[in-house]
Amino acid sequence: MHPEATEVAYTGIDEDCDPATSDDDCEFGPHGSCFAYATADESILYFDLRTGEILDTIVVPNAAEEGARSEPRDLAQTDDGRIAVFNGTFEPYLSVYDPATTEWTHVTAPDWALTNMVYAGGLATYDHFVFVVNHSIITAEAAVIRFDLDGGEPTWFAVGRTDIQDVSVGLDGLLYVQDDLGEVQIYDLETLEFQRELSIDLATGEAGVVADADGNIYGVSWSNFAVKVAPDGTELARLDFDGVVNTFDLDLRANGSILIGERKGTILQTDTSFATPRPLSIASTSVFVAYAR
Ligand SMILES: [Ca+2]
Ligand SMILES: [Ca+2]
Repeated sequence: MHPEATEVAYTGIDEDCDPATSDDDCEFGPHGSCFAYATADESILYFDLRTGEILDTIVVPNAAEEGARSEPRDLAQTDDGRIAVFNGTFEPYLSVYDPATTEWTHVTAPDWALTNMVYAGGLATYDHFVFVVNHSIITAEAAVIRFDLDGGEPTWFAVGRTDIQDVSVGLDGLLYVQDDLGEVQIYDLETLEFQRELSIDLATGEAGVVADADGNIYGVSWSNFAVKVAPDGTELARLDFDGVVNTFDLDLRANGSILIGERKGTILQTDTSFATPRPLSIASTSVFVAYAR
């Protein structure tokens, strides 16, 4: 446990929430949502958000050819319960784990590649689709790639941006794409048509973004702060983090809870009002985070 974990008052979590019996009165909602996933040390960690206890460790196989580095990066759970992982760097795969069968499937796309930075490798899920970022290493231009888990060729879009660091599905039903200049582009989830873009101050591009049902954007910066930005770009709030190294990934639940991952294995829990962050130490290396569904 992080030394501060028991000292910080945090009102966003119902400590008595029992996922086995929870209903809508439970702060973290039904269906085991007191739990979350993170990637660290070639594995997916499945942990209890109330205590930080690691309940399961799922080793992510190296899907790449022999010798190619395979480091699991961002992850997200699909609507049907599978876990999609951005698996690798220079030769990445979309690796999908089915907890029901404990089996993995791996797919990739020609010319898909990523810069070797610990914060890079954004991934998001929507229905049977998985979105991943592409950097301008092999291809001349960065892009987002949409994989269809039901089959078919991957779709490339958002082509021509600077290197894209994160992609997420907003609770407003739009797709958010954040590049390394702090620009956020918004796309239609179904048609992939560009909608609009805005600039948010994340200090560096090494960051992540999510959006709530009203289109407010929450960005987390490598420089250890988070911002809440209105749909018109107005900064509404800012939250500074102490005692962490570099924050870079985040996830948002419909109940307003926000989970943030950082470079030395600490998870920070806050919410859309930017309540005092509650730290949980679950690993010693960089963690991408995703709420369990
Ligand atoms: Ca992310
Ligand atoms: Ca994530």
